[in-house]
Amino acid sequence: MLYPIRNTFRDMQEANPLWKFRADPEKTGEKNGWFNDFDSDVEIAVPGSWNEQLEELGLLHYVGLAWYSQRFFLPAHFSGKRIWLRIGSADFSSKVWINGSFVGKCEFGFLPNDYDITEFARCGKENLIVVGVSNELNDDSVPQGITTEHYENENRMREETNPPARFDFSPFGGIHRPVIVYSTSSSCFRNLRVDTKILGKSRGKVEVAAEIDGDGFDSLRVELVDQEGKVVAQSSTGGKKTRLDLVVDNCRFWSNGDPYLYSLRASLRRGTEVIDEYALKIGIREIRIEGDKLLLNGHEIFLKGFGKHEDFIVAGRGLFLPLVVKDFQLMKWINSNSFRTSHYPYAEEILLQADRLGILVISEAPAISLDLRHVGPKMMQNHKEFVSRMVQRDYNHPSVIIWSIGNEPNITGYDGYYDGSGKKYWEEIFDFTRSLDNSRPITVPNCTRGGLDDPVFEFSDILSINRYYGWYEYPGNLQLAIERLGREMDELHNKYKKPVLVTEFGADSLSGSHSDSLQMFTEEYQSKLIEEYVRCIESKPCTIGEMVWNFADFRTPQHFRRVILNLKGVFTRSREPKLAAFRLKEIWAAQRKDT
Ligand code: BDP
Repeated sequence: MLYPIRNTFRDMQEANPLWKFRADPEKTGEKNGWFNDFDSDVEIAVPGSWNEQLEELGLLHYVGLAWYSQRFFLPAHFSGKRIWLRIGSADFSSKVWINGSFVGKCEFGFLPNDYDITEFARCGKENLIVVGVSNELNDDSVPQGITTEHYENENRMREETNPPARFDFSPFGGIHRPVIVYSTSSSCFRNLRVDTKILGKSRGKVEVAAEIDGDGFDSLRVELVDQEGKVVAQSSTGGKKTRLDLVVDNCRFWSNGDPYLYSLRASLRRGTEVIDEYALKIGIREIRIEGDKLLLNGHEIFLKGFGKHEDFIVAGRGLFLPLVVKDFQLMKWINSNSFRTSHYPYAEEILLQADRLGILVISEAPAISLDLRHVGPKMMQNHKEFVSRMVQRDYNHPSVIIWSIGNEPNITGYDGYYDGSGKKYWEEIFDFTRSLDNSRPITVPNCTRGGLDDPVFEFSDILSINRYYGWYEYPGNLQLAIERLGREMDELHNKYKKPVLVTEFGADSLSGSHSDSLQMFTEEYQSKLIEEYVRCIESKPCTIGEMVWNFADFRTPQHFRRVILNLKGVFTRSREPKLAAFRLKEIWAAQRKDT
């Protein structure tokens, strides 16, 4: 569904930011009718995770079910419209009731879910919304879950975290993005899919495919408006056709150097009457791999950026707009041009900023460290469903240039993965993703344990590697680390003949820790390791970029390897720069130019 907006045909209201809250570790709420409301004097802010907001109630590491309720007044003028409820994201799954009636559930975190609540909502009256949210995971979920028993059975007890997780970030629970009630006409745009092409030096093409709900329309019109308000192209169709092309002369292409956005205004008509309108900001650009190069509008581009997380003090993974603004400022300050939404799709509000500011994005699906020994019967289906929702949501963002459809499969080094099961799995997911979008390169970052025979390389357009030589392997030994990195990049490229992207490398550093010798955990060691990696990566003509792990320190599940946070940020969790940030700023100002 399209992001809610307000215009003559559409209205919206955001839910109040404070909700009534109750944890339900015994999972008795549904049986006891909590969907009709429940007793509690605890309030929680949305968007926001429960973990740090309600730490005093013992929820810092809570994994389980919790209930949210809220009474909201729906204005009378929503009457006669189709009424929708959008939950921007609830991690990792949720169920929703309006006025005591069940309206649906969503088994995917990190993505929005839109519910048609027309038959349940009361206009001109107060309404009750109740949401049950769970941050539990299992063998079939995306991300895949893990339990203490798994670790015990595999004799890997030293690897277990608390809460148990297959990933290295806190499994924050809660409603993490805005909750919006909005209205549309009964016939309305459900989706607009925009493809852009470059036809000539300054000639662009915009192909629009509309998905429409209801059949009360007979024509469709789109116009493209520049930033001066001038209509630069328009087109219309009749006979219920839903595809349109626009050709734009004197076109200003979108790039990270010049993130020019046009407004695409689409209207739906019945006779001469307009029944729905939607305006979308679009950028006209083309992304392509040619040989070992990544080309944006035909020009070589080199990615200088980070893996990030949605993570902040108290808010947890909740969307916090001041932080979004700050992080983009810092990305510009440090002279980076890109980030990866490790390890899940980020809020749409973040991608809108990236479009506007010209920051390139790799959008990632949370199939993290997939362990094929424990893949349940529904995993493939859920993985595909996740990718398809992610692609649908992010398709129109010019900033999104690459899909990552997983991260570090087979981190346990299971032999059976190479005997065909890994290949079969990834081939199917890659093919499926290409069938949804063949305009963007697709990749899956590989880990050292996955090795150079990892089947993801065969299907990826870009050979993405996460490497921690000098940290987990060859700790404290930068010379061995860099030799091994360089050798491996050469071997990888020789084997697959595709461009290489180093999607992760880095070292933990405790802000304020210093040493004049190379000493792990100091700011100097982190800075030096990053500098050496960058030198090695940029010396290889086959590389298309370097992404430092991580932009900022972030909370992880408990483990003896982590002092509360993963400290690989070049900024602290509260966004103070470490030494490495100043060094990177210099390096990225001086080195390989982007478009
Ligand atoms: C990589 C993972 C990332 C971790 C990082 C680390 O992709 O999520 O946070 O290692 O250990 O393997 O710091």
